[in-house]
Amino acid sequence: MTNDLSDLQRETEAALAAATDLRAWDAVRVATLGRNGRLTALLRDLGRAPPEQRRERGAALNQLKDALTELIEARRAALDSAELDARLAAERLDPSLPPRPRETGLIHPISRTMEEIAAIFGAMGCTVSDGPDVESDWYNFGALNIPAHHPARADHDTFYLPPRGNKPAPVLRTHTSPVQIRTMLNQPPPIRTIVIGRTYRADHDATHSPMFHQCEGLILDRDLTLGHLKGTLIDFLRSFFGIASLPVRFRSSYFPFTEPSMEVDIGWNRKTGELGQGGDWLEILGSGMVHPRVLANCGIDPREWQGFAWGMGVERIAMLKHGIPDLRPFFESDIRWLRHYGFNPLAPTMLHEGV
Ligand code: 2NL
Repeated sequence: MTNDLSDLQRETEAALAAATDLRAWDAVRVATLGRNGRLTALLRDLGRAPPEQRRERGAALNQLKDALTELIEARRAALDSAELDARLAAERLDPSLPPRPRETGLIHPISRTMEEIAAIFGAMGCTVSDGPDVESDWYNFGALNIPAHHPARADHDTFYLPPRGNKPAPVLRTHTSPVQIRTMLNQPPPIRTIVIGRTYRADHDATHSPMFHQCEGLILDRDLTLGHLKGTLIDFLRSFFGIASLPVRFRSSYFPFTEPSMEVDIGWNRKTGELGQGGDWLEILGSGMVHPRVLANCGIDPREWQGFAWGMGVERIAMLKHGIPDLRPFFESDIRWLRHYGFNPLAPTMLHEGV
């Protein structure tokens, strides 16, 4: 091999050895084999060599090219594996570390309570009805025997929407009763149904949220009595709170849409908050025999059909069952509260026990 070729080989070897990263390595590769590289220049000059030298010089150059290409690729492989070794050393696994927590969602207490209510009344033969949150004045008030200027309207702190034409302004439903009005208009008795859903009143403090949930029920048949009402609600309350001996008391009351009307209390201990004993009474829901005028408003003959209805606040019974002291965090989406009061979706519940 002529001197200039062995010089090139030696110098390239030295430059490769000095290249300790891929960037420097690539500079050597370009300076040797690139378009303006040293070997490329020598190959180009071959054409100008005297013909008798060309053969021998050409063979030597090709051999050198193979040797340099091999050297350069070998250096690249060495640099690659050094880089991998360095990463493996730096990123070593530590099998003693605790596993990262796997984030699973929890069931919101309102959702769980609604599921439980539906499971209990479902087992008694009720369907679950639903309807719109925006209602007409008639479905929300009039059909329920709450006429304009009736004092009960003032208690409802109604959210009104802009009126359309000269009809009364639509409202955000203040209770779930309009859904039952729709049910009575859409299907003939007998009826056994519950409604669970959002309701709205313009009221906001520690015990009131402008959006809250209600559950109402409506049972209509030919010969239902106050006795059926009492049995149904006693069974529900004992099942929901999981206390077979839960004391339940019925107290005469007034609602425009039921006659007679009864408020329902359960036994508890006012001092400790414990349910089921303690000698104190806590109001838990309202109920009554459906007012004949409400049946007539829905095209149902009150001489042939009668029945009972009830209503309760979902937040309230969820708070009592689970010892949740404040209503406001229900709808604040504070992840700490949700972790504390949420329900594991995979854990067994009373819903699996055939209530
Ligand atoms: C309460 C009281 C109640 C009803 C709701 C009702 C519905 C129809 C006809 C008659 Cl369509 N009644 N619902 C009856 C009595 C009481 O709710 O304190 N709710 C939180």
